[in-house]
Amino acid sequence: MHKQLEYPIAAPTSRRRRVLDVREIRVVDPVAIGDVVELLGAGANAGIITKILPRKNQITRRDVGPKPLEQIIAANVDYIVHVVAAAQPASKWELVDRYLASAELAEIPSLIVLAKSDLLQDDAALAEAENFRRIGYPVILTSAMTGQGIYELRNALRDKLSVFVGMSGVGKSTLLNALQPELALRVKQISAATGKGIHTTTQLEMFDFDFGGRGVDTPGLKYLTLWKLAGAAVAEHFIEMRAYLGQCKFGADCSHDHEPDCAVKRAVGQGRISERRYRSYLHIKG
Ligand SMILES: Nc1nc2c(ncn2[C@@H]2O[C@H](COP(=O)(O)OP(=O)(O)OP(=O)(O)O)[C@@H](O)[C@H]2O)c(=O)[nH]1
Ligand SMILES: [Mg+2]
Ligand SMILES: [Zn+2]
Repeated sequence: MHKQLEYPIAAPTSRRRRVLDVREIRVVDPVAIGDVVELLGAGANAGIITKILPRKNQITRRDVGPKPLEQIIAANVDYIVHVVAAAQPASKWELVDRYLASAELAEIPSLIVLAKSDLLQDDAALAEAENFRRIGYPVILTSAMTGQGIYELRNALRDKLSVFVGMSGVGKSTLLNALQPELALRVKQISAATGKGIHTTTQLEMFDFDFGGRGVDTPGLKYLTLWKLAGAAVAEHFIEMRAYLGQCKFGADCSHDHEPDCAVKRAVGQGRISERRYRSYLHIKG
């Protein structure tokens, strides 16, 4: 079961057949990382899952393929850690906005990490970080090179189940290694076994933190998106827009796009909502 679950994200080009069987039940991964299950014991370290207990939340993505399926990445998540690099690769803030909105839809708290802070070159990334703080998201600046922010991040994640998301190469695995240096060994061992590069994550993996809590490393997930994240309701998932919803001339019918007398657009004009975030909203709304 576990191998089937890891597979679709792990190696989309692999030809192992069992995963195709999983597709037939329409939801990839009936059991996900973070699930609490009931087991029928079948000897040492073996058992049959008889029941998945109700989830308090779940992170899903669209699986690739002609018929997109819902894939559950993790369940019962306490924190989504949105990792964005100060540079290399260049910060993609619209992607962060998408992930944040998805997290709001799933009602999972978010934490933003501006990684590779040692590579900060201009104030643009800092200004974004400051805006995210202003609207209510915790933001931590980190550098695995200098150790900046690692202690703070450890404190924020203690005793929680945290899922690290973000583009490939932003430094998610490096951050996990910095949080708990002993992980480095395990990451290297697994990479050696699969023949993959040490610094590229190819599957979902959960680690226990010595300081309490657990972390899930993910490969750079381009398509992380909660089911049905589109339409004017997206405004509810931009937390700084919430205060203005209902104050538009057309009330709940306003899509905050072309309508006259729109409270959201007015707030953008007055600089109370960032224009960049507003543009992300328009893109996601579609
Ligand atoms: N300068 C600098 N480089 C870093 C830092 N953190 C990570 N890197 C480098 O960035 C590259 C990518 O880091 P990874 O940790 O593999 O990135 P990832 O997000 O796990 O990537 P995927 O597994 O492909 O999703 C590596 O070459 C790291 O050495 C940092 O704080 N500062
Ligand atoms: Mg990685
Ligand atoms: Zn409006």
